[in-house]
Amino acid sequence: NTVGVIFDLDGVIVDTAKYHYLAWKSLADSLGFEFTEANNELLKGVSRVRSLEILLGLGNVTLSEEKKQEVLLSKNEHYLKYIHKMGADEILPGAEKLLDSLDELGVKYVLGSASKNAPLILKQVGLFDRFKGIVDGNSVSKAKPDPEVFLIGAEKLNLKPEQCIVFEDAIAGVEAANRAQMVSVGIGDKDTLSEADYSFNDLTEIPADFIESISNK
Ligand code: B16
Ligand code: MG
Repeated sequence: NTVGVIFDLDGVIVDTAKYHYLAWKSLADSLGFEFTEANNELLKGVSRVRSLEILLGLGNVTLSEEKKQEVLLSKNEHYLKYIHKMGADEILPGAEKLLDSLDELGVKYVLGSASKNAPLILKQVGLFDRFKGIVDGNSVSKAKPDPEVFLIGAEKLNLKPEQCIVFEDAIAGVEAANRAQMVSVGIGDKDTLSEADYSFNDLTEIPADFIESISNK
């Protein structure tokens, strides 16, 4: 039984959440309210526009459409300053080993991320060429938990949704994978990701025969 893998980016391959946090925090500062790391958890896996809505809600701030576009642009410019400094040392533990083992097994993988900066981030850390395809925030019209991003990923893999295994760190992403009828693997806190078919604290915990055991099912 052929399987393919779809990887989320932030929280699975790299930790860009810390840079999103710094950039969102600086926006909140300029608007005059607090934005904590706990607040930042709410933005994981969520699209950029939706992230801004959540942030403004936390600060009880309303902005005009024009002003929203302006702050979205400046938040991203600020965020990109950190991204441009990223290198291979920021690949999360276990990620390269997992990709190596998929290569050995001949299992294809694509990216399924909400980020419009996904191609740049993969290039920064030197992983861009390894993926058979990239589905990112530029290619979808509906954000996670809508399954669209992963369904396009399955098309790029030339596989049916049931043949795809999704690695995700966000609740919205696990829900998207489940709605797509894919195998969902939660990476992070087991209680938070209780809807996932399987869950691990991080990629180093994935057993060597994990992918094979799923493809034999
Ligand atoms: P951008 P993922 C998501 O990445 C992040 O988790 C989320 O915090 C961010 O708002 C979203 O990408 C959009 O990112 O502003 O770069 O387009 O986890 O789906 O890989
Ligand atoms: Mg993520």
